[in-house]
Amino acid sequence: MASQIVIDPLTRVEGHMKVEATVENGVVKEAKSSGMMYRGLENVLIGRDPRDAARIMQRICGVCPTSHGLTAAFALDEVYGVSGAITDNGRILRNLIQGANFVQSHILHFYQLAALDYVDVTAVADYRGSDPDLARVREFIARGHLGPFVPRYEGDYRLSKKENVAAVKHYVQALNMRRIAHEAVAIFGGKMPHNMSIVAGGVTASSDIDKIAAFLWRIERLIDFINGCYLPDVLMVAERYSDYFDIGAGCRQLMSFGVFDLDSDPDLTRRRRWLPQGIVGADLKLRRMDPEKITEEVTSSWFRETGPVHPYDGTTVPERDKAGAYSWIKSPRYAGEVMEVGPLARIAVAYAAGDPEVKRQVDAVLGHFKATPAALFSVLGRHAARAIETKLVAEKLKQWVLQLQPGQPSCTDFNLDVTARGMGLHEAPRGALGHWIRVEDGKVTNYQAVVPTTWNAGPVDAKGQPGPIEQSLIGTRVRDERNPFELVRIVRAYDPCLSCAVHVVTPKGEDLGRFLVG
Ligand code: NFE
Ligand code: MG
Repeated sequence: MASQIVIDPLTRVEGHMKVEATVENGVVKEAKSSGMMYRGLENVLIGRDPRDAARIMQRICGVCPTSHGLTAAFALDEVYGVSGAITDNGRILRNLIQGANFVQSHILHFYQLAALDYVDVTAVADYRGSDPDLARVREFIARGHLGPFVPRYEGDYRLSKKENVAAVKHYVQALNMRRIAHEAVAIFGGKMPHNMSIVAGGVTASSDIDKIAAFLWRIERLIDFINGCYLPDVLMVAERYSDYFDIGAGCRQLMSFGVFDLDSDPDLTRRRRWLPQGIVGADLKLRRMDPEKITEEVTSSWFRETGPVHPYDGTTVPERDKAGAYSWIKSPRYAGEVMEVGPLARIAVAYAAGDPEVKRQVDAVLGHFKATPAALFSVLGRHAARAIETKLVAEKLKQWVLQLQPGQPSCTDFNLDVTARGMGLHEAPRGALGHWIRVEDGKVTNYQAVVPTTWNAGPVDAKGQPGPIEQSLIGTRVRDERNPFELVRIVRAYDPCLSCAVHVVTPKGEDLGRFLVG
């Protein structure tokens, strides 16, 4: 007998994601991932000064505005012909702003967005100790307000009471750590969210010894938290829930556009990046990525049919009544193939490229669990890769900030009156992020963003291939359909963000539909 599980809203941030699973004999036979809200910004840019892209595109999302600002800046560097002219200070400042944002986003994801799938927050209900953070959580629970901690289920919490209480304490501490990471972003980004200093040609922020010290101090505190709480907590979860190394494998094709520039090669596909660009499959062999092979299609999306098109030629025309469609998310493909993006992809690509630090960290985790690299394609593989990346990024930030040269330029000038096109290839915390812009006589004529959650949460394409999250769900055994822990753990391990995935709005801001969420 088939039954239907609907989880809506699914994520604890940006809740307008729905998952529907058809379950037969306890196993998911079919899965649909849907973006349920129509919003966005691509069309807003048409007709505007291209420089606005580095400001306006950040409004796609308050969690990863830095990535959209920088990716727009990469595309604008190309439009204005200054990709090869980014100074060392400009390049390093971009890396510092981006890296600090990675750290805040990953800490937010593990504690606030995912941990309560594994940690039972109600263990604090009868807390009698003197810790003010835990006392506050207990009061929350006593009032019957589980608000920030839902949606939650019952029946598969495996930590001891002591472990649960310690992890809830870290949950509260993580909020403070996130503030410190936001401050680190703002030191060179101007403010957070929505950084002001990111521009075509570099970064407008200056660097001086005070700022360097203020940044370094914050990174040191974050490293203490990552080593003392985040990594041990991920390992503890992995030990108790080790069956999740075998759950949620997905499409087994991982793609990274690369992030953290080590030079300013004008060609973004040749630029040296600390976490490199490329594609790996289940064999973990590195393949080159060619951005010409990227397309988006809208077979199952509420947009006017275009067939697969390259983002330079993409359109954003809503069609809410389209037959067979079930999502506002498009379906990006690489050479027609489904690709997973995110920290697992970045770490796997760097591993395949032979990065010694990445290899050491990944091999240590795999060794601890006596697992082979195949275990990376899983719920826990995604959590472990994100935690490893957080540690390595924070350590790099410490080195890079000391490479700044106060007093040296961080920006390059350019001529505004151009007719050109530009591509920004980059990585947001949640994965590969691309912006494509066309400019005629100094005005934007088309703008398309292809965003990490679009890759991961996109729907079925014309060939019938489900998206990565859908593929991860299909074949999963659900032990208790009223408490579908397996499904929410699978989806949340991808850290989906729907405000990023769906980013279109009518030029007049018209209301295109009403949705009941809840
Ligand atoms: Ni709204 Fe984003 C990130 C981007 S996700 S968080 O990371 O780009 O699709
Ligand atoms: Mg888009």
